Amino acid sequence: MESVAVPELLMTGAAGGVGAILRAELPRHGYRLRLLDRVPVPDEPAAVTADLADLEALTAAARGVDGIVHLAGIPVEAPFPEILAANITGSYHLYEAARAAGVRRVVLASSNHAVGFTERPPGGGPVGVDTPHRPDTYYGLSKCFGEDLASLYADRYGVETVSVRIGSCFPEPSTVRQLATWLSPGDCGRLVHAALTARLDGHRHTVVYGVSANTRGWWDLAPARALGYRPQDDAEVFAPALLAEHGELAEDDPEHRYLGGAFTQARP
Ligand code: 15L
Repeated sequence: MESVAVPELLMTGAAGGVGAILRAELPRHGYRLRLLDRVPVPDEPAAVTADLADLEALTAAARGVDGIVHLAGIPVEAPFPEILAANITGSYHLYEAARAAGVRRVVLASSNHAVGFTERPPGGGPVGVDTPHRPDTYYGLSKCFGEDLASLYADRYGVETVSVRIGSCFPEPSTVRQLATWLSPGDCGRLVHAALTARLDGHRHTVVYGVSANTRGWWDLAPARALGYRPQDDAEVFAPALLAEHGELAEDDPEHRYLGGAFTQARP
């Protein structure tokens, strides 16, 4: 697959959990990072402190970069007005900034919670990226919006996006569900690199799942592999310890039954 070099990236939400992981991983793939968050980024005095409400600051931060990794926003369920401001209006501002600054590509942190009410198919999967949106929360709803916003900006303005429906991106899996949904730090870096460099033919917005090569995974990784993603980790190495502590999930446990797990039960 042809690749295009992307030397400098703007990363929003750089102070968050996935931000911390990608601050460590992306330089290994040859990127320079311009960091942005609404709070100071630890040990990064050059990071821009700006809120997603500030379109002018976002546009200034996006000028001259080759790509944007958009992680900023509320990462869990919250009251709708908060989701509206941070995740919905905030993403709109991000895309307006990308368009105004002429940025070629965005890697959008979507989430499995855009399709969280999808039930595990009989036989165990895999679930494709073309499964209909079934958000499990206002948070998931904002990720559906983000994916559609990306589609609009691809068609209307040519701003390319790979929307990554991230599973559980943490240093290690900490629940039995995460034996299926874990995205390891190394695989996260590999996937974002693939998403930044793959050629997008046809519609310049595409959706992939972001998980490692987990033995228990049940989401289709073929679209991510088609971008060049080659996962190297499998959460199964953590299974003996997690299962000894928690046991296997019951069939009717939301953590087993639904793609979004316990988020299907969350109330703001
Ligand atoms: C997400 O989208 C959340 O941001 C993260 O905190 C995890 O809960 C993850 O999904 C998950 O489904 O495990």
